[in-house]
Order: sequence, then structure tokens, then C-alpha cells
Amino acid sequence: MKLVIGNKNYSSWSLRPWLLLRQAGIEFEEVQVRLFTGNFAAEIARYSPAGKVPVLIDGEVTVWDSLAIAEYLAERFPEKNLWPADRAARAVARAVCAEMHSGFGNLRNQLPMNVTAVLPGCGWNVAVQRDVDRIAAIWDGLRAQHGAGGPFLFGEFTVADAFFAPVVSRFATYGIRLPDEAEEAKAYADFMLALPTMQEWIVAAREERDFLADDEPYRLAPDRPDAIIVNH
Ligand SMILES: N[C@@H](CCC(=O)N[C@@H](CS)C(=O)NCC(=O)O)C(=O)O
Repeated sequence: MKLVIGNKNYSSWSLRPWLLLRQAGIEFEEVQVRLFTGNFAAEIARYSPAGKVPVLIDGEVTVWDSLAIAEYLAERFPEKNLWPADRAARAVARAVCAEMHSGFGNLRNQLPMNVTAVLPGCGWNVAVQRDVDRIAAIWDGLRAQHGAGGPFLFGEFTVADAFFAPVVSRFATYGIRLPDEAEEAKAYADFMLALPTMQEWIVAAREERDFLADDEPYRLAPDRPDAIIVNH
């Protein structure tokens, strides 16, 4: 099984299936196609007619789009319980993933994922705050209603955690303050940022050193020891 991804620093959509595979302990080969290069379109065309990362290739099967990949993996590896086992909880998990997949345009546009940068306060506006508040409410609500069995949104790790992982990274980069009352959401964001698989992605993003020139002044100094765990 092959997963085609973009640059780890920037490719929020790639992080989702990558984290899902790593958390589930599913073996895969990682293939990287660098975004923002003259070759991107030609290279990605070798893997996907949609011309975007991520792409999953499993033998004869090619799946593009992170949500379709998550659904494919959940069917292909039923023993990994990538969706919650309970039907009602599963419906909620699908709803929040779909909401994340198709919504939060203000957050996406204003706060693009930039794993290794430090940009507190940049990009913020009231429309972004509305997205932030909605996400905090989702996390708080899920942790309260479905999170009793563990530290993830539905207790155990599910697709929903993979889908919100890029948001956790964005909140760290831009120093986003969650509402004071959103205690569970704050704890969840800290927990997710420190998750070993998330740290693996963050470290790899730093090691790739594949950054846009405009970002360079905002990058953490490589010798800052706190840079790995907390990037704001
Ligand atoms: N809905 C798609 C979106 C994928 C997407 O927009 N990927 C970006 C990188 S994170 C991309 O490949 N952009 C290159 C381009 O649009 O040329 C998914 O969930 O996989």
C-alpha cells in the first residue's frame, strides 16, 4: 500500500490519512510529491486524475481525497475500528468529519497549515473566531458525550481525530486561544499535539526543510528545544 503525500509542513489534507495509517499500525510506503514546484502537476498526474495529494494506492485500487481514503481504509481493515463501533456514535463521527471536510473555509484560508512556523495572532479575524469556536464546541461536546473510554474524541482513536489533526497544528502555529470554558477542547488539543505520531510528522516537517522562502523569518530556530513539542 502506497500513500502519496505533499510537503509535511504544508499539506494538511495529507496529514489526515498519514496519521490514520500510523495510528492504526497499518504498513504503508510513503511517496512524496512536492507542492509548489514546477513538477507537481506532472508528478501527481502519475498517481491521480484529480491532481491533488493525498492519494492511496492499494494494488489495483487508487483512492484520492482524504475522506474517501479514510472510508476505504475503514472497510479494508475492519479490525482496526477506524470508526466508532456504536452506530449512533459512528453517525456523529461521520457528521463531524464531513463538516470538517466541507467547511471552515475562513479557518482554512486565513490560517493555512504551516507546522514549523510561529505566527501568533496572524490571520485572525472574527469569521475565523467563529470557526474556532465551533471547533472548540465540537471537541468539547464529543469529549463529554463520547470520550469516556480514552483521550480521543470518541475515546479510542478514530477517523475523527485524524480529520481534526491539521486544525490542532494550525491552532499551535497561530497561537489560537480557545474559549476559556472549553476545558476539554484545550486538553484535547494539547494531547493531540504531543501524540507521538503527530510529533513524528512535526519532526519530519522540520527535517524536510522544504519551506517557502516567504516563511523563513517565522521559522523556529533549529536549536530551540521546545520547538518539537510546542510550536508556539
Ligand atoms: N478534498 C481533497 C483536497 C486535497 C487538496 O486540496 N490537496 C492539496 C494539498 S494539501 C493539493 O494537492 N493541492 C495542489 C493543487 O491544488 O494543485 C482531499 O481531501 O484530499
